[in-house]
Amino acid sequence: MECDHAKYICGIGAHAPLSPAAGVLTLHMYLKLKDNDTIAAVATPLGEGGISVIRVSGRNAFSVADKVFVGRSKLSDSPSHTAHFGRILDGSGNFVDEVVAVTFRAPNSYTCEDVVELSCHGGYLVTHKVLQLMLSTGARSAEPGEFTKRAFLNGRLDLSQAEAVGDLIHSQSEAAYRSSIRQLSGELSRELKGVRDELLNLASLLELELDFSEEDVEFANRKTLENRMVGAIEVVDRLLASYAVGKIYREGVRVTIAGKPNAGKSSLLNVLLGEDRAIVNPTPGTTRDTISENISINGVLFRLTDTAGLRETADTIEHEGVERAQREAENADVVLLVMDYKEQYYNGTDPMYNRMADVCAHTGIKLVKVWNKTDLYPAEAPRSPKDGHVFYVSALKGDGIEYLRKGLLKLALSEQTNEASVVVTNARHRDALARSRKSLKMALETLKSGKSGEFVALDLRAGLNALGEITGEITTEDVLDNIFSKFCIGK
Ligand SMILES: Nc1nc2c(ncn2[C@@H]2O[C@H](COP(=O)(O)OP(=O)(O)OP(=O)(O)O)[C@@H](O)[C@H]2O)c(=O)[nH]1
Ligand SMILES: [Mg+2]
Repeated sequence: MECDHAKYICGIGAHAPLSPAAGVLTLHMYLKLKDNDTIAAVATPLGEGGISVIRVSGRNAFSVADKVFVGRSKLSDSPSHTAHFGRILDGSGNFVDEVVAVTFRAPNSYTCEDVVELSCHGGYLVTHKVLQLMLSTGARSAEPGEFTKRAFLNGRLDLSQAEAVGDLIHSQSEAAYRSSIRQLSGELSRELKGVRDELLNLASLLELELDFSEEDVEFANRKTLENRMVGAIEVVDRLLASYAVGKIYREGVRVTIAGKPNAGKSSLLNVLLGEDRAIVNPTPGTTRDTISENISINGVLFRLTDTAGLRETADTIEHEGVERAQREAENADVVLLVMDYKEQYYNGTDPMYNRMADVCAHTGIKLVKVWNKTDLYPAEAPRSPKDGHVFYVSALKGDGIEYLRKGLLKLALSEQTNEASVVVTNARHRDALARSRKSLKMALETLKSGKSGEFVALDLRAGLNALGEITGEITTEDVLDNIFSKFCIGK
């Protein structure tokens, strides 16, 4: 991938409303960052393993590595993308390790700088020694995410793609992995570029008019402008709406299993997990502390928490457990309210269930009612869910569990996912989209009210800049520090 060094200078060009004082990346800061001093870090996890990789990047990457690496030829004289077997020797000529050094010449490397990657034997001490040698010969220790930050500053990745690298590393479910790989491939960037180009055209048209304001000409038909602006807002709206699903892909769904003692909560956890994790016992009050486990349904992560049965109790330990159960329920995305089917059978449901329904309705938590132990009433219990919020199961026999799994997935994704559409997973992106939408709506209102194009253009530019923050065309040092400090060292 070619690097575009000029991009971030252009990004804060003539129309950018933010002054350098507001912390925007200025040309001066950019050039300082571009100073590309040489950094080094271990890029693989610390510990024992087959190999460990030490990554060196920057102006002097080759000469730094050559001071300790002895192979057939000097790395400085080697072409890009070649691997070299050799030895690492310390300052006194002592043999430290055998390594393979791989060379990448700027701009064809992860950082767009000169890079050397040394694969040494995996092990804490040997890795540490090789890194220390790099640091003593002219490299400095890389900060968290500094390699990826350089890739961004050098134009190899935009900011949303750089964030996708972090998400990819941290992804814990198939869904999180899939969404981060799509973002890394530039899907979100492309969608945003489409809207930005459109808005940029509209703003330029309006600004051109201003240059000819004396002559009172109108370059852009107002109705056409309005329609085009509405189209752009629709795209922003769609991206914003996708965040609810994106958050689920990224973070999973928190499910609290609640209900009265002995309803079969722990049995339900076990059957969903496919293993006997929680203790199941006929004595009410068996579960006293919360137990959490993860399951995956179609690649989406669900974090299930089994809780103590909800009831008034004099036992202090059990009482504490019940309070924890209530707190867990309040922090959940979904509450699975497990009830003994006997209660419905005898038509004597508990007022506690209505209280739970009220709490969920007020807090926006999704409530799923699970009538359990249907095996005891084979003739009467319905076999399939009446709707997406009520299920009939037997945790003991496994009946209806597949329906429940599918229902949970459908409920979590709110039936609105379309595999093909771009999903926003990042809270920073959501905030920028929301700000952009606000400005664009204002621009639209101003346009409709027939005010001068000057005012419309002002809000359009604000909307554009908010979108530019997502991909990093407009950015600040603080934002960058915040993003890259969450990365691991060596990435
Ligand atoms: N027949 C039948 N028995 C069940 C079913 N689910 C659970 N049980 C039994 O009900 C009893 C209580 O089950 P648990 O899973 O421990 O119930 P719990 O809700 O976790 O109970 P506490 O932790 O005490 O609040 C055990 O004897 C289970 O074997 C079911 O679907 N059918
Ligand atoms: Mg239990």
